[in-house]
Amino acid sequence: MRILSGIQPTGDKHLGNYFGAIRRWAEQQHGADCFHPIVDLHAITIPKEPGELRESTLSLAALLVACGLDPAVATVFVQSHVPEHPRLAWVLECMTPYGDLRRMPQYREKSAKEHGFGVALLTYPVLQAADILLYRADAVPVGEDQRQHLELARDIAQRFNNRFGDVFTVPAGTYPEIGAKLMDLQDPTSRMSTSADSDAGVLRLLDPPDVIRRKLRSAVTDSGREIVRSPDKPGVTNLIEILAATLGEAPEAIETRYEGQGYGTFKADVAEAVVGLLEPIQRRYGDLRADSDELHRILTVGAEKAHAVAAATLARAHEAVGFVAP
Ligand code: AQP
Repeated sequence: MRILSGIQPTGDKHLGNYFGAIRRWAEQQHGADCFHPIVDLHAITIPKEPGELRESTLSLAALLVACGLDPAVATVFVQSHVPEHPRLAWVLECMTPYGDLRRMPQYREKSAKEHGFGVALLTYPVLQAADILLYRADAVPVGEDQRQHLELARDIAQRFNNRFGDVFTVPAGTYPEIGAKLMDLQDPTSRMSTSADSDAGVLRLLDPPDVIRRKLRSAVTDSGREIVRSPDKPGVTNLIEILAATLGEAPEAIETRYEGQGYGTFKADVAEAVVGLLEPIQRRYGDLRADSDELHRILTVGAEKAHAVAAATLARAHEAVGFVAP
């Protein structure tokens, strides 16, 4: 069983990234062959300041390890260190219909917000397909927002295999039962996102305890007093989901426990649970980030392991399309 799932070095990652992706990677690493790229090529689809990108890449490596990824077990690497990613993406772009990319919801959202954006904002889902297919990954643990991109990767793999023979594994997206899509605390109809316009609705993994408490205290709740999940109570539903995912309990158990209690107590309990979850992660992160040499060593070893697998798949794909071997 091989797993691949990446994460962008953009800003300070949040609790949605943790529940949707990182925590599951740490849980799965001992039962599968896992590859986790820090996808810096994806990060520059929206302009980034170079120093900030460098810092975000190293700090994200430290954060992944602090969250429980063991670099001696899982392969953690930087996408731009493995040149096979854009090389396979080019081949796949040549056979991906333009209309499929224009329909991607994330392209429609981002192109509406960005002015004068680069063409990669349209094509990056193909690079994402290359990220996955290079490792012949069976499973891709991601959050719900990635479902359409995963479907595209599956279509691309199937189309390629139908035309050129069995080169790629057709990957399956896997989504958590709880926490597949955490919502913004201030706008619970929008996904909690690293690049949100306002920080107030985003619970960052490195937020100090008092900031977590403040953000949860001012989280938007809904009319009424009941602590239940319901489509017309997106704020409370999201907080129930956060507490359930944090404690590893069923949302129904949370609803039962808080029957008849007010929002104040409930929000305070959510805050303490999240603070308790993040405290050991933040402690480990501090130590790891202070040792840049060790982070570079981890990423060098990761890139070597990733390169060995990626180069073999790229060679097969190149041969299949008819490129003459060098
Ligand atoms: N709100 C979320 N709930 C659950 N899972 C989520 N993921 C993202 N948001 C949520 C999952 O986290 C993994 C890494 O995603 P990312 O690096 O793209 O993070 P982001 O927060 O989506 O970052 P940005 O900067 O805001 O980027 P855009 O706007 O490009 O998405 C993925 O598995 C993702 O599903």
